[in-house]
Amino acid sequence: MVFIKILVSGPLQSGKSSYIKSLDENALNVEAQGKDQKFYTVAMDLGSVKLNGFDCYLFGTPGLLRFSVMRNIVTNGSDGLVYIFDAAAPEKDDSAIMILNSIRKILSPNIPVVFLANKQDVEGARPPEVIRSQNYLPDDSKIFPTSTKTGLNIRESITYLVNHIYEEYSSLLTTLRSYENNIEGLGEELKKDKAEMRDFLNNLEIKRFIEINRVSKTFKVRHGLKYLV
Ligand SMILES: Nc1nc2c(ncn2[C@@H]2O[C@H](COP(=O)(O)OP(=O)(O)OP(=O)(O)O)[C@@H](O)[C@H]2O)c(=O)[nH]1
Ligand SMILES: [Mg+2]
Repeated sequence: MVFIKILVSGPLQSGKSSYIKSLDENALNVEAQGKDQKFYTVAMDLGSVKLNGFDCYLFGTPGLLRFSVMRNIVTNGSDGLVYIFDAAAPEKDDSAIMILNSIRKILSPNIPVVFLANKQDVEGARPPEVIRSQNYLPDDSKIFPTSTKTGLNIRESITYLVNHIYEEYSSLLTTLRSYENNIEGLGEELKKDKAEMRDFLNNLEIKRFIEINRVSKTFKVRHGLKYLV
């Protein structure tokens, strides 16, 4: 199994922990109860779900603005982003955009993203197109109407994202396959120097996309990645 890191982020109480819980009932949530009796994530959520050939680790950020340090730590190194808007609470949009901009600075620019317009079960919840126009989200971005209460589009949204992550990696894997015995050539192709190549290949090995043979200075691309439908 290859493993990937998916970040689940969004404003306060938008449903990040609930989303992860509905995909993995054993998910862990480091939370604390506030004076208002509600539970707030103070550190992170961690869940995992297997989707054909991928072991997906879901990391949830805390929604409270004052936990920005924790949010930055959790964000680092993600392969994809699920970004949750609270469709039933337009007043949270300002902080939603603030948090989105701050995590975007940490993530690489072309990372696959899927947006959720969550809490569709609530009367008066805004449909995706309203959230898109009110927040100036790009026309080509994917926004699923979701509910963690009814399960609406929970599975569909994660599958959509993982397929996009797969597409990102599959062109890279094609390149990698043709340089399994020629790490130097791969460095030239990807315009990376020796130190960058070492970090790059080590990272791919940790994610289990490749196996490195350090004696012969070669590597092998692992099998088993599939497109999901
Ligand atoms: N009606 C409705 N309520 C939801 C939905 N998703 C989450 N909630 C409720 O919203 C509240 C917050 O849910 P969480 O999943 O803890 O939200 P969160 O984004 O992790 O919250 P923080 O970590 O504190 O930012 C809880 O009372 C949930 O039951 C949904 O789809 N519909
Ligand atoms: Mg939470």
